[in-house]
Amino acid sequence: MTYFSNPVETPSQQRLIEPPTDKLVVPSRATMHRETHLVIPHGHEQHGYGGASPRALLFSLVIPTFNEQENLPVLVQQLTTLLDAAIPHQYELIVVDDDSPDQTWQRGLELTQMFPQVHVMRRVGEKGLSSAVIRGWQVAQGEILGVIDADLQHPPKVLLDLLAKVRDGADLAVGSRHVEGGGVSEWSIVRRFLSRGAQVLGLLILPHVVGRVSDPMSGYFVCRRAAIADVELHPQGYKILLEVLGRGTVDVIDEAGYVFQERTAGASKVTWKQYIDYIHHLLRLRSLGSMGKIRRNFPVKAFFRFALVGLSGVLIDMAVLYLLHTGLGLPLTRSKIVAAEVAILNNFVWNDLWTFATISRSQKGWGAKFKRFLKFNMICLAGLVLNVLVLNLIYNVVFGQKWAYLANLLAIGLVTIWNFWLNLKLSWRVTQVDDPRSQGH
Ligand SMILES: Nc1nc2c(ncn2[C@@H]2O[C@H](COP(=O)(O)OP(=O)(O)O)[C@@H](O)[C@H]2O)c(=O)[nH]1
Ligand SMILES: [Mg+2]
Repeated sequence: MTYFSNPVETPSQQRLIEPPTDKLVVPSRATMHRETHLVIPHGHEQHGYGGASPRALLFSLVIPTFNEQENLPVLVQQLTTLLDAAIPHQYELIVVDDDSPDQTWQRGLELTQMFPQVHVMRRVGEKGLSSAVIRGWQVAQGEILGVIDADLQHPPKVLLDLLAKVRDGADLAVGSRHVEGGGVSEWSIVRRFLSRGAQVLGLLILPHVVGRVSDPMSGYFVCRRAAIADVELHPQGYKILLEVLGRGTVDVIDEAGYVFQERTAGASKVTWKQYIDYIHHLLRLRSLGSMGKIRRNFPVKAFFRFALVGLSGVLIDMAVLYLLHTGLGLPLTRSKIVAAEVAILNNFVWNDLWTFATISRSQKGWGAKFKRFLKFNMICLAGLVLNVLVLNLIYNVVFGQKWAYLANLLAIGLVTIWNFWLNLKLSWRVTQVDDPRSQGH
């Protein structure tokens, strides 16, 4: 009998890494403690922190698996032989298994006995190749991260080339079937055609991302942690590399050729759904690019203020028109011109004080203010003409003489954007920074 209450771990105790459940974000610093739970045959699991040494490693390689129990031991044997020779004690292999019916995760745990550098995560709720890879990276301790298929279709030897390229300065090194030394072994014409077709499609939809590598469909690559850290990833389907290229900070890319091997055991999980997912993923990344650009260039807050000020202008315009025309009996056109000008003046004052305050503060003096007012006036008057034209266009051509007020609302919306943009670029221009010496009054 012992008086020590802390259980002493023996090699026979097997721990699974708890899958993270938060957002798919890889931390910029390596995880030092990952939650694990003890696997006890009767299902009484014990939670705790452990299974990891408290220091960062050089390299973490994720092996996503689904029904790969035959392949996994062979792969682990080959990888450890290679990596033990190249970077002994500086790496880990993280098997991420989606609760395979063939119990690949159990096979992984058995391997940890002989290979302490192997760690296993068994995911029960979440599924899918790409998210499995990211979950693995999230708990990784390495400064360099990688992924390799478990089915021996990615020759392990090439890993050393990829790793060397990242250590030599690349942010990302991709195993490629389409560079020297690369290829596919026994693919049918149809399969080659589909693979190349998918690549061409990618080039058409997302040239700046897909065009950066010769094999964008590759699932075999190594990258610097910093290249993908701290951004939320939204992978879809199989193509995790697209996500890394599309959302990561990847400057230097290198490639190493490899020949895609035939499977000898297990089966591929690729179905038609993966092709649909792929196209969807491309489109999502594309919209991220263009929307991101618009969002970066478009000052949303200033636009909101501008629209609010515009609304106050409409009310003032109405009130003055009512006062002059109905109240004082002045002719309609003359009343309207005065009303519009009062509204423009109102809008200018608020935009100068509030909407574009930071810019007007840097362009001091009454002269500069007057210049801004003149420009604003011209743009608003042009906007008024545009408003009438657009209103007529929508009313007559688009709606076919129905919905006059809806047409006007649309016209006002479009002209507001137009007015805002022109005023931003011309009246309250950032580049027109005042020279402090010219202000000595
Ligand atoms: N964790 C996890 N791994 C998967 C999933 N689908 C495929 N894999 C693994 O990802 C790798 C590549 O899958 P595979 O079906 O061979 O794709 P293919 O080589 O393109 O035909 C293999 O190691 C699979 O076991 C999945 O849903 N979850
Ligand atoms: Mg495969």
